[in-house]
Amino acid sequence: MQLSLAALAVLLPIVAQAANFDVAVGQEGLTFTPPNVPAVPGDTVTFTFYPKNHTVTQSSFAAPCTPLEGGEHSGFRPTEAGPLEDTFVFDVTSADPAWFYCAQGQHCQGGMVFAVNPPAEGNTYETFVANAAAAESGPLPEGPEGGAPPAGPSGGDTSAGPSAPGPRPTPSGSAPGGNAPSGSGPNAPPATRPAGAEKFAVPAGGLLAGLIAAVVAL
Ligand SMILES: [Cu+2]
Repeated sequence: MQLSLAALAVLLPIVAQAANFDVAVGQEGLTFTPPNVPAVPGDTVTFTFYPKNHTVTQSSFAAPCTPLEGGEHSGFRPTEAGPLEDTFVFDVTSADPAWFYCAQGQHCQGGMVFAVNPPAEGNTYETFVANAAAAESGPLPEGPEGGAPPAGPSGGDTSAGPSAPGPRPTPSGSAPGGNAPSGSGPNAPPATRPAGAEKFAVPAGGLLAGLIAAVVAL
């Protein structure tokens, strides 16, 4: 009994302090705002997406721009005018550091990275940013949220995500008059995303990057 009370005395303050951190994604350029947060288990981090098209993807300190196996991935969240109502919530379950990036184009290399509980020394957030600048972009998880990203208009998209080498499945519910994906476009948006995503410009390097990504994928 005494032990239980002692445990309660330790746990109660933690429960009482459970907090949510609001993080803006892309509101001020290629940024997470704030870029890192101190959190304890039980806290949440709520990401709100701003134009044009970003992700929140969990990675690791060692590979800043590669999805962590079994990690979190919001999928691409295109919006013409932010903030997007459809937020993404990360549940903090550990006091250990958790590392994130945006998987759009070269956003990660451009410094669009985020951390929960980055250490003050050693594997710091600043070092994570520096490592990201020179990091390879790893392939995203398969599935409707992880497919080829709509081309980012703001990122110098020289290394598009893992475009599927084969024809993409054609959405059955294409909007009338919309530009249905033909299977070759590197920027075909997921069917469930706003039609506005189709209006994103395709950088000149988009097709080439898509081909390179396809070759790499093989
Ligand atoms: Cu981004």
